[in-house]
Amino acid sequence: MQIVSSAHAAQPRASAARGPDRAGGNGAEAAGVWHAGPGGRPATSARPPPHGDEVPRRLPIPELALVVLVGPAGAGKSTFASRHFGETEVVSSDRCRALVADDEGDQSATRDAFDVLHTIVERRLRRGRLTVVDATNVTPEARRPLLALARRAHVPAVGIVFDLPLEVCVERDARRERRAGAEAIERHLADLHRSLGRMGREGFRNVHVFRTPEEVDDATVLRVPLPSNRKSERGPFDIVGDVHGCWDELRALLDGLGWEVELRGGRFHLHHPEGRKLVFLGDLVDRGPGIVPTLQLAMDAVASGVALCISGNHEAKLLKKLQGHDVRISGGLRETLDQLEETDAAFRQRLRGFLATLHHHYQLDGGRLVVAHGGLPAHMQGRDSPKVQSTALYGDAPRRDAGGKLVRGDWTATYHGDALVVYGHTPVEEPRIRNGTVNIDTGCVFGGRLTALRYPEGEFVSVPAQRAYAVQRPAAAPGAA
Ligand SMILES: [Mn+2]
Repeated sequence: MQIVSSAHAAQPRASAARGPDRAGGNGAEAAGVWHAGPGGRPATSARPPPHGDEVPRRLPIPELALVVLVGPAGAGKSTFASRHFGETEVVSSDRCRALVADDEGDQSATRDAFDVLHTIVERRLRRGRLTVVDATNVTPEARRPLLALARRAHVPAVGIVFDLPLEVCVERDARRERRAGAEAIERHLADLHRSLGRMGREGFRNVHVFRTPEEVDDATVLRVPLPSNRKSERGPFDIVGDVHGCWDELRALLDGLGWEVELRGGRFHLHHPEGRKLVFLGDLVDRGPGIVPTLQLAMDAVASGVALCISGNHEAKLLKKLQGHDVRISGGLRETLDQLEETDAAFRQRLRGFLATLHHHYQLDGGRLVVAHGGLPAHMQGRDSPKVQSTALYGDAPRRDAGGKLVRGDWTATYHGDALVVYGHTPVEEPRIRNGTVNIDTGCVFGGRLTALRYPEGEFVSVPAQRAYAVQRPAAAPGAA
């Protein structure tokens, strides 16, 4: 998630871009908007110079996020915040100073004010409310506690930087009742420029940078759902457990579920007469003999909209391998790589694209259903952080017990969420139902069965494995399934 402001300090500073001549190529820099792409690579979307009549720029902001405004006094942060966000969504350091000291300008109250600010941010994020922090936030030290709060609440942090010309900020500040003063503003800008280029590495998901007042005025905020929010998908669903390349069993299971499957023009066409939707719980690949057709069916079904698929830990590892990273060839990855040898470059390229789009969990049916390969406790559902990803892919992280031994935590034992969580990853002999969670990985590749859960009916449909294609490792190794 690296965001690079290329040689920012060396760029010519735009002069205060006001007045009638601003359409005449005044050298104002286009705002830089950097998004971390799916693979963590920053994508740069340049924008035409901010004059003329181009469409107002839209800042995509996740519907649940911590938005950190960054910029000197006088940059227009509070105005921007009140224009684009709800009154209670914005937590302002000035306001918090007033709350504890009856004076927005009382600098002696700064520590208490930030205690209050951090508490409000923490509570709001825990409750799943988008929160905007309106403070200068120009140093990494100021941003660090905010990023920690976002991380702890498992929500993305987005930076909106007001890197406006000094003259603009000073002039605006001078018109205000309570002034910060030119010296303070200069210091704020110097602090900002020292760290702006490294903000991506601090842990921000996106950083949007305004360079002129016009860019600020033109911008609109577009609230976008988190990728896990597929609540509008209502089903009915056929949720399929870990396939691991058990192609024959997958075909038999789809038959048993009433799916019509046709191979036409090199593509699988799936149709269910009752208008059902397939959900693959991940771990399509590795170990089994029919990995390529399994992948092809899943990719075709997802592309045509009749299926959803989330990532398993085996997909995540395969993606790393296909991206050229050094991964250990274990857990059946050898079978996948061997079988992919028989495919052409176009297939492997399509596969890479497919794997890169797989998300770690979905909320479905208005939030009543959650699918995650390794399961997901309630406080992580509908959230998005590295910890949510690893938990969704691998299940609860192992912890040390009283004797110092690594034991895998059983999140289902204390699950109390409203959503039904359907997961796989850990083979069980029979579908395992516990506290609103269902594990439907019945270990087909190890000679068990391939199981689907019909939702909302709550029926299991399964087919036996034709044989054991792999030997199950002892359960002692956490995350190995
Ligand atoms: Mn797994």
